[in-house]
Amino acid sequence: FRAYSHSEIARDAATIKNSVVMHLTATFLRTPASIDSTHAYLASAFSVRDRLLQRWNLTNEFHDRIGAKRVYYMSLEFLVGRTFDNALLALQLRDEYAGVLGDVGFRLEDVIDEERDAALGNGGLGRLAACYVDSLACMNYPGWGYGLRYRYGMFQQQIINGYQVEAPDCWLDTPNPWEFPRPDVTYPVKFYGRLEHVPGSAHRYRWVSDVVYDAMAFDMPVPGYGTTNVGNIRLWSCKTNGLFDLNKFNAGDYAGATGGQVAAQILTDVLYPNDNTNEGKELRLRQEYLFCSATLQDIVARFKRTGRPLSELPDMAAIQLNDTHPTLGIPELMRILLDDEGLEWDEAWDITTRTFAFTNHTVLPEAMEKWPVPMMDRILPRHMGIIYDINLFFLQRVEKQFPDDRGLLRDISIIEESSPQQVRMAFLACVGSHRVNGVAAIHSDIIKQSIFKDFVRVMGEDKFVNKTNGVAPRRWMNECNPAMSELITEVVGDRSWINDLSKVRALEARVDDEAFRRRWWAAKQANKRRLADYILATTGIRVSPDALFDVQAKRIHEYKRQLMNILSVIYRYHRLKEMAPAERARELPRVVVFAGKAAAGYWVAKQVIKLINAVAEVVNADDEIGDVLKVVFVPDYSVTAAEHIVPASDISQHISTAGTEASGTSNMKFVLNGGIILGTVDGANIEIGEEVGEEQIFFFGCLAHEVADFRHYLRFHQPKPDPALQTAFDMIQRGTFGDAHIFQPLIDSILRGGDVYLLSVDFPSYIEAHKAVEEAYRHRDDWVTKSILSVARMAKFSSDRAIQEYAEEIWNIEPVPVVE
Ligand code: DL6
Repeated sequence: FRAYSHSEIARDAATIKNSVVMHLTATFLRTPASIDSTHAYLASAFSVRDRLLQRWNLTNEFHDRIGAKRVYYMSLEFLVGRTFDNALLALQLRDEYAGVLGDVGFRLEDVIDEERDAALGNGGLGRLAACYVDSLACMNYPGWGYGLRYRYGMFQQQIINGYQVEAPDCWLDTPNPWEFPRPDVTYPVKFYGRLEHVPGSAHRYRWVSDVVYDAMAFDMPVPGYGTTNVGNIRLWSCKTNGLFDLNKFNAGDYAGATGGQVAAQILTDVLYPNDNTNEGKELRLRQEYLFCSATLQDIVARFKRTGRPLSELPDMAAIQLNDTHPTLGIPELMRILLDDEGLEWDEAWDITTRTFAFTNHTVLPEAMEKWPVPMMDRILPRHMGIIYDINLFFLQRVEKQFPDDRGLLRDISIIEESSPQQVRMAFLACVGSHRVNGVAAIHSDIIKQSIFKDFVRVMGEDKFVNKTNGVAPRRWMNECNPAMSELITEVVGDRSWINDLSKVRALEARVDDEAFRRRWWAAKQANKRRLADYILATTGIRVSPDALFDVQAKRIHEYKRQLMNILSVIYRYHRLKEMAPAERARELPRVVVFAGKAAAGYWVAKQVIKLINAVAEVVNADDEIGDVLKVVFVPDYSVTAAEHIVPASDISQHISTAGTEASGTSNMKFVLNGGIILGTVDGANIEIGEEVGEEQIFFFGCLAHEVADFRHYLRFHQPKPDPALQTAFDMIQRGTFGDAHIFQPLIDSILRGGDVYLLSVDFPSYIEAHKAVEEAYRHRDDWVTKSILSVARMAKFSSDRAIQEYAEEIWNIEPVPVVE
C-alpha cells in the first residue's frame, strides 16, 4: 500500500464507482437498489475522503521527515462551510463524480446539497481562519489550524413573525465524513485546585487539582487545490466516558452518575454566538483554556519528538493567535516550560515571545476580552500567578524606560485596576507576542493610535504591522461562481489563476470587447436567477432577476448599520408611493436583500431584523409597487447561503461607521464576483478602492478622523434629521409597518441615544450615493466595464497573498511541496 500523489490519483469511473459502492454497502449498510440522496452523498464523500487521507498522511510524514517549521493558527472559530464540493474541485474530480452519480440517477448539485455546513464560527473572523488554512494547503506551507469541535455550531436562525428565533445547530446528527477521531491524541486539562511551590526553584510550581478533563483530537483534512499537500484543522472535544460514576449509578443516583460527564461535555458543546461582543461568561473562560492547554501540549509534544532542545521551539513552530480568544496559550506555554520542563523564567519567556504572534480584529470596546481576576484565580490559579509575573516584569521594564510616568504604568498594565480587577487579554497578547497585526491598513493604524498607543511608545513601532485580510479564490470564485470562472479560465488560457490570482489581470484586455461584456453580463444574470430561485425556496418571495440586486449580508450589528439601509428603503418606498404610475414605471426596479444573524442576547440587532421583515411584508404585498421594489430577508445566513448570494449581487453594501469595521471580508468576496460596492471609507473598502480605482466604487459618508467630533457633538445635541430620514421616521411612527411602539427604541437610538453610529450624519450622502448607483446601472456597458475591471484588479485580496505575507514577515516559514 502506498499513497497516491496528485497526478496519479485514480480518476477512472470504474474505480470511483467501486469505492462509492464499497462505502455504500460496507460503511452504510445500503445497496445500490436502496440508495437515497443522503447516502449517495455520504458514500461519495467517504470515497473522496479516502483519497484525501492518503495525502494527509503523506503530507505530515513528509513535513516531519524534513523537519519543516510549521505554523499553528489558533482560533476558537473555523467557519468552514461544506467540504465535499471543495474537495472535488481541489482533487479535480468533479466531473468524474458527477458522471458516476449520474449513472445511478443523482444530480451532483442535489447530492452536494445534502451536506451540512460546519458552522464553527460567527462571521468574518471564523471564515478568515478557514480561508487561511485553505491557502496554507494550496501554497504548500506546513501549517495546521487548531480549534474546538463544538457539538452545536452557529445557531440556526428561524424567522417567526418577523423575529429571529434561535434553534440549535445539531450538525453532527448525521455522520461527518470530514473528521477523524484520534483517541490516541488526548491530553489532560486541569482546572481549579491549589499550587505547591517546588523547593529550590524560583518559578516552579506543582498544580494539584482533581478537576481534570480529557481533550481528544479530531482531525479535519483541508484539501489543497492542485497540490498533493493536504492541510489539517485539529479540533478538540471533551471526552466523557471515563467520567461516568458507577458507584453513584449502583446506588440509584442516576443524575449524579452522569453529572461529571455533563460538566465535561458542556465545555465543547456550544460555540459562543458572539460577534464583536464579549460576554465574559465563566464557561467561556474554561472553554478557552481547554482549547489552549490541549493545543500547547500537542505542539510541545510534537516538537519534543524531534529530539531538539526546547530553546529551538521557535525555529520549528510559529503560533498565530486569532484575536484574544486563544491568549491563554501564552501563560500555558510558560506553565509547560517552567513547571513541566523545568526551564528558568527568562529562557521560557524568550521562547514564548519568539513563538507567538497576535492578530487584533476589532476596535469596538465592547468586544475587548477581559476576565475578572478573582474568576481567573479560582479557575486557573497557576495561570493567574504567571500573568502577575509577566505583568510585574513588564511594568518594571516600563518604569525603567519612563521613570516618572505613573499614569503610563496604570494604563499599560495587563491588570486593570477596576473593581474587581480585570485581566486585559489584548494587553497580555501584545506583551507575549513578537508581532501584533491589524487586518487592514486603516485598522492597523487605528490600533497603533488607540488601544496599543502606549505599547508603541514602550516596545517600538516595528512590532506593530499590517496584514490586510484576504479570501480564498477557490471557494469564493471557482466554487461559488462557475459561470464567471469559466470566462476567466477562457481569458487566462487555463485554470492557473485559481492558485495565482494575479493572472486575472488579463481580463482588463477584454473590457472593450462587446461580445465578452455581453457574456459577462449573462453570467451575472444566471447567478441572479439562481439566487431568485433560492429566495423563492427559502422565503416564498418571488423576485425578478432583471431588477438591480442590492445586497447587505453580514452579522447584524449597530455599527454595520443595517438600520440605515432599511430606513433608506422606507424612504424609497415613500417616494414610489408619491409618484404617478407612469413615473413609477420608469424607476429602476430593485431587490433589496438582507441576510445575517444577530447575537442571541443583542436586543437592538434583533429589533432591526423585525423592522426589516415588517417593511418587507408591507412593500412586497403592495400591488402598486410590484417589481419596482422588493425587500427580502434571507433567513439563516451561512457559508452555503453566501455562496448563493455573493455571486448574484449587482451592488453590495459595506456601510459601517468609518473606523469601526476592522476590515470586512465579504466586501472582497462581492467584488471578486463582479459586484460593485456601495460603502463607507472604512476597513478594506479603502484598499479595494485603491486597487480597483475609486471610479469603480460608490463611497459616501464621513471619514474616520471626523467621527470623534461628530460623536462629541451628538452627545450634547439632538440630531436634526434631514427630510428623507424624517420621512422614514414618520412612516414608522404612523404605523405603516405595524405597531410603531416596537420600533420607537430604534428611532430613539438616533434621536435621543447620541446616535453613536452617526446615521443622521451619513444619511444624506448615503441617499445621494444610492442615486449615483441607479444612474450608473442604467448604463449597462459602463456598469459591466466597472464589474470586469474590478475583478481584474482584485488579486491583492486573495488569502494567498495574505498568507504569503504572514509566512515571510511574521512566521518565517517556507513553502515545501510534498515530495514522495
Ligand atoms: O478580520 C476578520 C474580521 C474583520 O473582517 C471584521 O471587520 C471584524 O469585525 C472581525 N472581528 C471580529 C472580532 N471579534 N470578535 N469576537 O469578529 O474580524
